[in-house]
Amino acid sequence: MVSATDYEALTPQTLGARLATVSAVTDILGHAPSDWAIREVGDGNLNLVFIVEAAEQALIVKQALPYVRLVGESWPLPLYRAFYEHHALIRQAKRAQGSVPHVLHYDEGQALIVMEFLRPHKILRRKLIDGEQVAALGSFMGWFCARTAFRGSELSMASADKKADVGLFSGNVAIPAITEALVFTDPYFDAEMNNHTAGLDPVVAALRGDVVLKQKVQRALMKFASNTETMLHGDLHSGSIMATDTDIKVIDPEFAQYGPLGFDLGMMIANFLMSYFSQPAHRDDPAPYQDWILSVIGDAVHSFEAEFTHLWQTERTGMLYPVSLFEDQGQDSTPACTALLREIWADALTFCGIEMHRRCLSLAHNADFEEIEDEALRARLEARNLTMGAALVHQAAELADVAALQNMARTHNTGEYL
Ligand code: SR1
Ligand code: MG
Repeated sequence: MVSATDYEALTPQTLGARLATVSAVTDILGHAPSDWAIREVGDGNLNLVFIVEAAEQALIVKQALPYVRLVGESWPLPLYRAFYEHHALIRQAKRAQGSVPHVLHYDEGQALIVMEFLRPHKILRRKLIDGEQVAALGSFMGWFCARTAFRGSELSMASADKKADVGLFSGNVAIPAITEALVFTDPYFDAEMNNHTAGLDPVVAALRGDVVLKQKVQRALMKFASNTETMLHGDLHSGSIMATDTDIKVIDPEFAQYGPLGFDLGMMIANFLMSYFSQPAHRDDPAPYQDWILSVIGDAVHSFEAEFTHLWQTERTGMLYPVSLFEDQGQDSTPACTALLREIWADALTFCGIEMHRRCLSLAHNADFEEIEDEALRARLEARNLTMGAALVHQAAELADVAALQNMARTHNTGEYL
């Protein structure tokens, strides 16, 4: 674990000397740090991010700060999140090959990870706000969620390995605590760091007055905190995806923890839905792009189910649903897979609805809505998003498939809730 004694938050002036003796870096950038151009470009909520360039080559350096960057030193946060991010990246690289940036160097004392620089990739959230399409986005992301979910679980892993890994990740208390508070709890009461768009008060009051909704959200939190089905990315929003028009990479798994199989899928769908609902503020004729976003969600869910089923049929090597109980006795295990996928879907829909709430009500809103300057319009669009989020939590067990989800989105997209 990181020792506080040798840690130093780095700057563009001090980083070069730190990296000058790291062969994984000098092999790429050369041995003259004075020739490197270093800039800090982090615009996320937590960390320092540097681009280090030399001639045609470049690297990314991500360093954890001992506090939440968004808030400042008043909110301390352990440096150990870099340790878990590093471990998560290594696992994701094996489980979903080609899906994450290559790790070139990890320095535990500095809570620092050196990674491949993705270019000309852009943060997906920016591309969605700008109305740009990414080929095969849904199918790739569904594949990523299925592979990491299945291969990180005891459907695939040896029990001893999986349980050791649960033990390793259980040391991470502070990062899950952020999600437990900001995502699952704060939206539903008047928490100190909350904020919401003026005009949304009636919708917010309705959510907080809905006891059944809060009961369902708390049950989902219990699953999130207690159910160690698989290793999650843990923060799979459109700011954790980088893309060109044809290539996609998943970044930033510092919220990795063990949790429910449907969590990442649900959080990701929520972020596509928030992009969907925000579109009328970003372009004059939003319908064609909104249709594309709904098609991305459809592709993601179909791809998730197809890849999960494929792995079920070909890689079911763990202690769960063993072939000895089904195929070896001449029995088809497909109904068992279908039933499990149904449970994952219901969980995903619940997590999706909750994520749609928190990004408008607690700390850390998303740019899809935040960049809408017209407050009245923003409130109207956020109200659609919040109302659909509640419908998802309430109807998660009944919503049959992704076509039903797409129809629900279309209905809410024309609804007036203020
Ligand atoms: C205080 S951290 C706020 C949010 O940023 C991260 O990306 C997570 O989504 C977290 O909830
Ligand atoms: Mg992040």
